[in-house]
This record gives sequence, structure tokens and C-alpha cells, in this order.
Amino acid sequence: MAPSPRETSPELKEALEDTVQMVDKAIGRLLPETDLAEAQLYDAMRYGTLAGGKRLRPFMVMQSAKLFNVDPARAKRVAAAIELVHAYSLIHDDLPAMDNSDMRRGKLTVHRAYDEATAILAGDGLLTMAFQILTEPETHEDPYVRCALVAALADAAGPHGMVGGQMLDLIGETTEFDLGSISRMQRMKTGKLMAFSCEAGAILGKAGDMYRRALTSYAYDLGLAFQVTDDILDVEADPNESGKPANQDDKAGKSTFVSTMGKEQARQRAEMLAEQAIRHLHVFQGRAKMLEELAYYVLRRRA
Ligand code: GRG
Repeated sequence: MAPSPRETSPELKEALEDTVQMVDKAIGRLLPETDLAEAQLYDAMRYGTLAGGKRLRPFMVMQSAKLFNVDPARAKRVAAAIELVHAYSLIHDDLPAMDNSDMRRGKLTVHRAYDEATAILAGDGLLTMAFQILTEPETHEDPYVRCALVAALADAAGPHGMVGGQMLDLIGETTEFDLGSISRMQRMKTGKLMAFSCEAGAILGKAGDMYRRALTSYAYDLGLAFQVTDDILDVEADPNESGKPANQDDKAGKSTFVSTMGKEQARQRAEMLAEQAIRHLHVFQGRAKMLEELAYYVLRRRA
């Protein structure tokens, strides 16, 4: 019997596992153990990036790159760079000045395992390294492509994207947000980096606008479905599964999709967004099966 789209197919499971291994290997190579005097910085960077994490964004890069026959060695570098940016965002998000979290991925957060200053520097180091990777000729022989990758990552991670979204998230602790404001905040905070992850393959493959737009539209809908699911998980997750405490949003006084529309409607909204995300991929005429399945996978996730 063919697996229902509500179950993870063996192909997706294998592809996700392969991505985890590939990213761990790539980051291990980028951040080797060292006995330099500043070794603590590298240890904290390794601690914050290795062992744990679903590697969803690298998966999006690898899958979108495949659609345009991009050399996987190049795609891997971009995938690793995006994961470094993602890891930096989590390390800084966990800091006392932000979410003040002790646990992430079932282990102590970087500032609790090391100290606050080291966590700030580890995040800074990861963000900076990501851009360095994109500028290197091994990422793409065409400097125009490298430049386009740098510009798109800066847009996704900076004030127009993740950093701006994080500011709105903090403002949301003291201001009531309506559904439109929550959606905009999440689009910037998590959607933009996912959109870049999907678009990266198209940039590397010098694909046309129609394909780039299809991939970013897919990612924005998937990103929102992911975030609505995150809000549901926050109220019902078992900390043993999710690796972090439950009800953090409510404790921080944040308006979420669940607090504004209720759990059932939020669940329906997530399903609707996942289906909408998949429709954007129709331009690939069935060649983007793994990305299609990923849209349902984010709804089922427990961590
Ligand atoms: C501090 C600049 C700065 C930005 C932080 C992305 C972000 C902005 C904060 C993350 C906080 C958070 C828990 C958001 C909910 C959605 C989210 C991004 C969850 C973590 O992403 P996953 O599930 O994580 O892909 P793993 O652990 O699998 O890598």
C-alpha cells in the first residue's frame, strides 16, 4: 500500500537522514577541533551546530539545487552556510536578553554550557563564517552568482528578515499582535531564511524567475505552516520529545496563532498552508516530490 501523505515516506526519511549526516560532516570540516588559545570559541561553535537539529533548511537547499542539476558539492556549501546562520539565530535567541532558555535540542543552551559572552561570540562567528563560505570560488565559479547568494542571505537574515522579525517578536511580549502582525513577524523571522534556502538552488542553477518565485512562494507558505505548528507544539509538546519546556510563548506574554485563533483553527490553517505550499511546486511537474512531502512533514513534527 502506498504511504498516505500524512506519513513520512521511506524516501523522505532517507533523504532527511542523509542531509543530517551530510551537514554534520560539512560543519565538522568547517569547524575542526583546535588547540588555539581561542579554542573555547570553536568548541562553543561546534557545540551549537553539531549533534541535533532537523537540518530542514539544508534539506531545502539540496532539494532545490537538485531541480536545476547543480553540483551537490556546491549546494552542500550553501546548505552548511545557511545552517550556520540558523544555529547563530538559535544561540542568540536563547540568551538571557532574549528568550532566556536553558535547554535547546534536549541539551543545555550554549550560554548555559559555556557563558554568555562566549555564546554571543559563537553566534557572531557562525554568522560571519556563513558569508565567508558563500564568497569562496568553491561555492560557484561565477562571481555574479556568489554575489547574488550573499545579497539574498543578507536580505533574509538581516533587518528586512530574521533580525527584524526577532525585534517584532520581542515587541510582541508587551504589545498585543493581531493575526496580520503575527503573520508578518513570522514571515520575517523564520519565513525569509526558509525562502532563501529554497531559492538558493535556483540561484546556483541560474534558474529563471518563474522557478525562483515558485520556490520562494512555496517556502513562505511552508514557513507559516511550520510556525503555526510550532505554536501548537508550544502548548502541547512533551518537553522530552521537543527538547525544550512547554508554554514558553504564554509565559512570555506573546500573541501566537494559537492564542488568537485557538488550537483547532490553527491546525486547519497549517494544513491549508501546507496544501497551498505544494500547489506552488506544480511548475516542476512532479519533480519536486521531496519538497512536496516536506510540507506535510512539518505539520507532523514533534520537535
Ligand atoms: C536572534 C537574530 C536572532 C534571530 C532569532 C529564528 C529565530 C530568530 C529564533 C528561533 C526561535 C524559535 C524557537 C522560533 C520558532 C521556530 C524555529 C525557528 C524553530 C527552530 O527551528 P527548527 O525546528 O530547529 O528548524 P532545529 O533544532 O531542528 O534546527
